[in-house]
Amino acid sequence: MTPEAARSFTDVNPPVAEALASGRPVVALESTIITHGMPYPQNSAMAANVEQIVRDEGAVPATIAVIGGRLKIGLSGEEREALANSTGAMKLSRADLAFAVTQGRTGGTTVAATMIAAHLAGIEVFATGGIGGVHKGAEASFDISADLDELAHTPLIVVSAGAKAILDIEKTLEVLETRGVPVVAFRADVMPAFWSRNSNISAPLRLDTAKDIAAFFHTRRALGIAGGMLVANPVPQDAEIDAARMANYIADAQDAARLRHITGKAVTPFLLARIFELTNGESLKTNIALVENNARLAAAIARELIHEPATTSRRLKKQ
Ligand code: PSU
Ligand code: MN
Repeated sequence: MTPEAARSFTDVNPPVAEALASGRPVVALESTIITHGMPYPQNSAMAANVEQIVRDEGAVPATIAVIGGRLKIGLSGEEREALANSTGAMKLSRADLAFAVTQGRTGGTTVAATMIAAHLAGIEVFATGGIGGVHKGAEASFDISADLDELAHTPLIVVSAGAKAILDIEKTLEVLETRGVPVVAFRADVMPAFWSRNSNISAPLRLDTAKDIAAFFHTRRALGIAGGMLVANPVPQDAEIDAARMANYIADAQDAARLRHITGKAVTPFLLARIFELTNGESLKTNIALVENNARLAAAIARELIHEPATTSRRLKKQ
């Protein structure tokens, strides 16, 4: 559970605290997707639906955010709605999570910051849309998401629809490989590309069941291998947008970002908002569908983690 020193800054909401205390499955959910990834009111509806999906799948949802300087592990309905409708929320990663806490600020947590908070609370599975990664043109901009380093360090299973297709997926996979982060495509041989099912880039690893993903996680831990793992779950077929069509919108959005000198943390939210406009809202529908799909798989993995014994340590004992 939450370490003593962190407790004075942290509020674990009651259903999450009860589930963790009794060893029931919990799924962490991030909040940058609420504050910076989607417009209001669709962000609010998405956040509520995703929590309900996790519940329907037999796990307890813990949406993580910083509200008025409190690190929240699980939000009430009112807190979630207020965050979705807030203006000026920070976009928090490893570098500034503690800043928001000490300064009494409010912010959405990115994949990196959500992993830190979830791990503090003792949560092992986390669902998002797409992780941050190596941006196209990173050789000039140096823009590489802190999500990748966090995956290397913090032992969580992050369920995503891959890296967002606005990124350089091949370079993102290279960095993950260097940092020792397993990337497991779920029931696929190729990496998904967020809005599309197929990036044409082979997936480093493939698993077909939640049980196998849970077993892999436990075995890594039993072998003393630190860090997290990334599950890449393709968007459902009926919601996908063809990759070739998306490529045009992405290129247009990237041109607009360059013209306006958008840099740093603002890049990803700008590109997502621009692509939403260019697709007349179609990209948002797909984004919501893939987050829901990831929440479902994350809940299934959370259930399996509880049932799955630490196989490797048991095998060693038998010999
Ligand atoms: N998934 C989505 N929408 C989002 C994000 C993920 O469907 O907005 C957020 C996550 O919080 C992720 C962040 O950590 O985008 C990446 O931001 P950056 O590229 O600046 O690291
Ligand atoms: Mn960045």
